[in-house]
Amino acid sequence: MTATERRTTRFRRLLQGPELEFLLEAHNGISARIAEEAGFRGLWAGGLCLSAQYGVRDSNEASWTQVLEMLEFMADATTLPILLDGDTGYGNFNNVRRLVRKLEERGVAAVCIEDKLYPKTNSFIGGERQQLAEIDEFCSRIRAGKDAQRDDDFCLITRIEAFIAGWGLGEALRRAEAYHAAGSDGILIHSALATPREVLAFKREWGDRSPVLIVPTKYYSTPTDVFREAGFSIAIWANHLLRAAIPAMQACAATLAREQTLLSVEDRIAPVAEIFRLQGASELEAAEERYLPRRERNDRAIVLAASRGSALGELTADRPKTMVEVRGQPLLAHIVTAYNAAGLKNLTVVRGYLPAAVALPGLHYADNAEYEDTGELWSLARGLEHPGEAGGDLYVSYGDVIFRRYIIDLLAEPADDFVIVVDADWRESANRGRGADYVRCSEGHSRQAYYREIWLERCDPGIAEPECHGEWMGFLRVRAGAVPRLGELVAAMIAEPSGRRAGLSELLNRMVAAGEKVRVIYTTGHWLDVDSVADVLAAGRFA
Ligand code: SPV
Ligand code: MG
Repeated sequence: MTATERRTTRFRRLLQGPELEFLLEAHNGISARIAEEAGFRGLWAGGLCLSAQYGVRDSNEASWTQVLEMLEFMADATTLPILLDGDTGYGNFNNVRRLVRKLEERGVAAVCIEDKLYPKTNSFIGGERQQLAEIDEFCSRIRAGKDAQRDDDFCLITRIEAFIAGWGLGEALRRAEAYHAAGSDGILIHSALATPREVLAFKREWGDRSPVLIVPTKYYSTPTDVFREAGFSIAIWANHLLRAAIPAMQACAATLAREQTLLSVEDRIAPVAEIFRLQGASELEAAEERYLPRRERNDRAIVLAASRGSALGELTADRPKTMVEVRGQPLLAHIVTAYNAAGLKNLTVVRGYLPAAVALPGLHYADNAEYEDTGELWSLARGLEHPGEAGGDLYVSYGDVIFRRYIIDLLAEPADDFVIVVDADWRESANRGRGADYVRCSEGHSRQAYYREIWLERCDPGIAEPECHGEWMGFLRVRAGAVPRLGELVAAMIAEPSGRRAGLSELLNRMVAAGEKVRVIYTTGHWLDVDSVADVLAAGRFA
């Protein structure tokens, strides 16, 4: 049996081969994969467990298309042939032929239909009260199903419920005869007894006229050799994966509810890595290698986060502003998330006030011990000194400005050495009555600005209408090749007395004065500067 053979062909071999074969129940993709890994050669998609995993009863409460959807996931998750427990065929002959067509399309190898009426009930719930289908009507379902199949090896198994419904061997045989004549590929003889008496009696009389399948759920204690010697074709372990999972889930849920800690369950449950493995995560990784363009960014960012942010009062009593929480996470974590989303992982945070309180994992840290009487430029110098990792392009931003990755993508695009983003909606912050880094550029924002190259002329909180073109959001992107030039400028500035307290706006002006061209990209929104308690509240909505 090779995996390249069609699943229908493989199922037919299992059915018609001389050995006793086994199908294990699976009810979703992951259980199907677990069954395959354990070595099973075929799966039983049982109505009981499929309905149970949906949380409904085995009474056709899940629609047949919902069953079909799950079968598709199962077929995708394994290479094994699947025998669907198709209940009664979900209706009459017409429903059965449509079912067969759809099963073939979804890669299901075989279907079993039982001689009862829609909606069916599980055989172990009041079996004796269950009504059997008329033989001739059930045969019409079989004939229509067989006529509908396009793949010769697709199998239609017929399940006889005569014993379940309290009839004897004679009725079971009469039905087997008729179903066989109608084209059935095999008989599933079902019994609810605790011994295999009924199924063995049937097999003795039926002989080898067609393969016989059994579901030994109730006569579980029978040694498997008994089935083998009797010549059954397939034994179906019909519900055992779900039944194994139920007590495991119940125990875990009860423990967690009681103990309110993960400690006592961690060692008894599968590691997350095992879920990834079963999902085939490694295949996706390999596919990414094959298909995705390589965008390795060794760019780095420096986040200036030294200041306390006294305007936030109590909120910064025990932590700097960058660690103030918004939506359950420090501002800095939101910043890291946005950089990471843009593919930028090499981040250096410059700390000052209460540095020990700034300790998110995976970041580089530089310290500005003189934060109390130095400005942002001083902090930037500390960040630039930090070896970090080998850097490509450099991004600089503030520890109290949260933003969407869109901002980083905007900055990354132009080829220019120095790029800043400017919010053209500057009046909004002016209305809030706070100082901001207003800018004057070679031209203002307009629809055409999108296509034009616009340059910074001046950055200054004092710029007012009509000179003002926008507000600088504190982002500067420097191409890798221009980083040394930036470093030299910063070093020269901090060597001057005025450099100690200088801010980044002074740096921008010095760059312009030195003849550097600072490219301006206009945007509106997608960032938030957190200066006050009101800003913290607004940030909660933004994040
Ligand atoms: C199933 O697994 O859904 C079956 C077998 O049909 S039984 O539950 O025994 O009826
Ligand atoms: Mg069933």
